Amino acid sequence: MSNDTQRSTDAEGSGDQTTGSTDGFDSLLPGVRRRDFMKAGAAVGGISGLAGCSSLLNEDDGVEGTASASGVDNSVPPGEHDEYYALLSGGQAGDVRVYGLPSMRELIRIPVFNYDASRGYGFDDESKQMLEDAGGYTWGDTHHPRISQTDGDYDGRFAYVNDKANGRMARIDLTYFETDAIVDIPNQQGTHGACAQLPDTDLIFGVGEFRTPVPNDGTGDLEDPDSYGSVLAAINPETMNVEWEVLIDGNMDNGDGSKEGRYFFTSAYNTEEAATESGMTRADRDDVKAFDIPRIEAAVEAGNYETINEVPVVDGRKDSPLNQGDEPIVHYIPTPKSPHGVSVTPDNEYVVISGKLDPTASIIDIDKIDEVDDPTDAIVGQPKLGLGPLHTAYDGRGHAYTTLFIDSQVVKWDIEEAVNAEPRSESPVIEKIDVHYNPGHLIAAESYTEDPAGDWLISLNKLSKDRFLPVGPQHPENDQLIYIGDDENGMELVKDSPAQAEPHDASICHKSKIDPKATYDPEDLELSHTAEGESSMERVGDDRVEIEMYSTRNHYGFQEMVVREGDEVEMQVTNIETTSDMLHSVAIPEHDIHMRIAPQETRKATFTADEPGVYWIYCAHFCSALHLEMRSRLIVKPEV
Ligand code: CUK
Ligand code: CUA
Repeated sequence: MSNDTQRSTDAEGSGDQTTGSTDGFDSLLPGVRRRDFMKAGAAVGGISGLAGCSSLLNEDDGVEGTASASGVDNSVPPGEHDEYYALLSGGQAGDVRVYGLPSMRELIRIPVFNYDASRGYGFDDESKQMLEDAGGYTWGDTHHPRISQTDGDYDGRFAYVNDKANGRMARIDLTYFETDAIVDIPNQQGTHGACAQLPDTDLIFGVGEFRTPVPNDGTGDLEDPDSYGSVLAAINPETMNVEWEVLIDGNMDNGDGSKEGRYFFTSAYNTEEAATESGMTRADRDDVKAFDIPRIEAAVEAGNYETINEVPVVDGRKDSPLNQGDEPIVHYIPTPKSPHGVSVTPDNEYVVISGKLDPTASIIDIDKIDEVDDPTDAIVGQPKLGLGPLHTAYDGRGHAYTTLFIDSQVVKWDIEEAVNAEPRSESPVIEKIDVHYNPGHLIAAESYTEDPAGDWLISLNKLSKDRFLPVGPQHPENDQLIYIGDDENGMELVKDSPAQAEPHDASICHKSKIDPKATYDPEDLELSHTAEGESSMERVGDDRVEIEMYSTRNHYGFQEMVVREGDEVEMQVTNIETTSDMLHSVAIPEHDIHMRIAPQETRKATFTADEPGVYWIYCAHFCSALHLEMRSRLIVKPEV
């Protein structure tokens, strides 16, 4: 156990934290751990969410319908499917990973802001153009993947994810598990929080973390951080256009929306508006912002904005005329200290703000926000949870689960008890479990919906240290699976799962709510379909050749293609296979082209044939016994 090591290596401790090393330890006493907070039938509900995972039940415990802690098993037999999809952000990898839950098997990666030849992403004209139009960067930093909802439940249509590195938001089409749109958000650097306006995903919010001059075009005062600002961006989920932005005082960190669509909440760590670490941590409280979306939209409607980089920017700073009087567009609610995670409870009663540099979480009563004169009167609970509380998830049975970064633990606590208890009381704490090590986010199954499943939870741990075979100084992260479906026996750590850096957050969705297509529907594609026998190759100008061909087992429409040095070649290829999983690819050596084409899909790549010679176009995807023979010659004749 290396909690001590953790403490000594952690730089975030201050005040309460460094002195509170025994914080919460009494809650680990058996008497406390056995406290029965289970609501009637809760454990049974947790189990029924695991249909098909019969091995979960310990047949020998003699208690029918009750999970035995020792019997919890996440294994999924060979050939069987998992119960849930988990979409995890890839952090600096710029992608989104898809796990099956509870097995924690990684099923596929969805490239988003990165280039990925194994998906042909960034190597054909369309995806290359999309990445180019979104700024032309070759990487991104994904943090918060959120699945679209209808009526407060996952509808399985899209997932949205931010790019903290370059101020962007992307959309993933869950019909094909592919990125289909990226917007480069004007006036925003460090897009961090990402979340939808619920319950029907009417807007996607990008939360601007880094303060910069607005606009950040070299005009104005570049030196003085006081003149900087950050904005919340509201994005249309269909067009991916930025509809409006709100300029605020201070900065923002994470975000979450109220379930009925009225508010969007953001945390913050730099109310000081400083440019150094010591400056950013001076204040004991930072302002949580509650954006009143209908009021902001009314302000936009009334023309109360300034257009900056073609986006209407509404002034939501404290001294803005729109924030005076009884109907402010942004409420500023100070909470301790550099708060990080923001999570609205499934019943929409509260938003829980994790203290990060304070051992508490602050519970804000959503109905009170617009009623109280002193904004801090909307804070109705402040349980003391432990050191470094970062993020909170829910089981739908009245419990919250919060990661404790410094303590390397997940703490389970009772929400109503926290509202009733005195501030900074530890009595709402039910149980703590060690995780390995230093968890950032945690996510429970369907926790972001109005009806969490309450069975599985993943703790996304930043450090793995000694947990896996050593692979050099760069360690994998550790995504740990915890069973939370048994309130009587408590949380149980079930699996360590190494992950390439760096998952931040995840959305976990029941498999019944996502319905991916097994082959492409040509109607969904803009490129025309080339059938067998219809391949064509045409010179359309002095130095331009257009090729359309098909691919199938085990050949391409053309066995050879002859072009001239300097020709621009546009090559469009349809995979005419109708059998699911029968992919082909088009790899062109020394031209940096790799199209990977699913059944009934068409892709196109344009390149310049500038080096005379012979190039063996080949299928890089092992498709059949004659895969190696699936080749075609590109012959580039020298200019004469
Ligand atoms: S953040 Cu990474 S651990 Cu970007 Cu939601 Cu908290
Ligand atoms: Cu087609 Cu290999």
